[in-house]
Amino acid sequence: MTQPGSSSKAAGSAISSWIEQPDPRQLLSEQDPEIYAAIESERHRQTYGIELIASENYVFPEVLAAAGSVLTNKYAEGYPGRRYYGGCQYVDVAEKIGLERALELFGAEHANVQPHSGAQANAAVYMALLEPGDTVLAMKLDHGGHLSHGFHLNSSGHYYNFVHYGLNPETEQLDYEVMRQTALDQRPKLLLVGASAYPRHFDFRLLREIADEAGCLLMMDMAHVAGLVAAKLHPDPVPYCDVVTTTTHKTLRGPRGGLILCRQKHARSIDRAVFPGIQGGPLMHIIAAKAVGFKLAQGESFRMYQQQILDNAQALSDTLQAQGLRSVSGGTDNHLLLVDLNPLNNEETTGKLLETALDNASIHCNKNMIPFDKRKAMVTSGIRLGTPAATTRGMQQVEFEQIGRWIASIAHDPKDTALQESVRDEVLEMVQAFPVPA
Ligand code: DSN
Repeated sequence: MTQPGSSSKAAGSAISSWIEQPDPRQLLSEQDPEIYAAIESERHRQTYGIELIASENYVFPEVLAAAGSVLTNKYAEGYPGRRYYGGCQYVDVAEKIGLERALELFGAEHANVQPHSGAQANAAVYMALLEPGDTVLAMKLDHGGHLSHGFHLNSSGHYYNFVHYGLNPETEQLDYEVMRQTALDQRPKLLLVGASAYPRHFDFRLLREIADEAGCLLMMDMAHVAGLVAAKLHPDPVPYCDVVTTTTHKTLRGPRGGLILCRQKHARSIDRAVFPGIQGGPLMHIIAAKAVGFKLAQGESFRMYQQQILDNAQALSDTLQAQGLRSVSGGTDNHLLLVDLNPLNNEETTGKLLETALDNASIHCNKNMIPFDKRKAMVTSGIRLGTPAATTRGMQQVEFEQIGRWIASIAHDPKDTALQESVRDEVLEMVQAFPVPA
């Protein structure tokens, strides 16, 4: 291919035809109108609704640009300086910068930025640190844990012997004494903490003590709270844990992907488990986008953004409780809350029904089991709400108080479709003042 910068006439015309290519979005709309329409409809949904799914966010526009870049064209199996392909000099730059920034942001000894997702990151850690059949102690899925923490249909549950701890029925929070006893009884090789639907902090000092007493490794899956950790607004797991995994797209606002941080002594086995253990070619465009995200997560404006996420979660929880709903565990320390629908005195209001009713009002969340839920996972007695995405748009407490009142009014009467329509109109009016970053 002609190199930009060549003085030949042919090079000049190659460059100008490259420059004159139509806008890729326009090309897509012409060449594949069905997919283009799906993307544009999703853009519309994300713009004209309120996103409260706790694991979602709007990426930084700079992250989106890197994720949509030509780095997607490149194969780079291996690691920087040790690839199985030629032409890796520029993707090496991107991966090395990503690694340096991950270490700087989280203060870890070693990082791996190649996992395609949080579940892949976890699978790689298990492969690196465990033998099939080894015991792992982790949080119950129906108390807020994650599929990749030993669910029987997930590879984690298939290959390893997961045993689970739950929450205290009175406090609906972790019971460290029960966890200690279970760890001493079960003698796991790994104690795993972290959750998808747990609104409280973790006591990492105590967890380290338990792991040491039981003679096991300690791992934190901080996917949900990574942005808060980066901003130092959540207890930091890195000094206490042997391994920390995360996704990069939730509170952190990077691209969809995974990251592993670990102590130096596990570096080689973790890297080998990611590649060639469970993955082939790394997604270099996503790795570059992760690097961009790590850069943008440093500094005061990101810290202020994370603080606003917390303030908004408090405002939402307080408003809902004032309107007759209940936050599991009595409130939240982080970006999410689990709302118990049982106090509504309305047998009909399940998580499933409310999720649909709120969707009709352009307020998006997910049904979620609450601890000790009597309903099944596809029905549930709760919903999970998170503030990161709407906070990214600039919404503050006053907006979240309004959102809380809308949610409560619909929860009290989830079959009132006229109410859903009128809330939808009000939502539409509110969101116009809070553009989606693009
Ligand atoms: N499924 C994600 C969540 O919604 O929390 C976690 O991977």
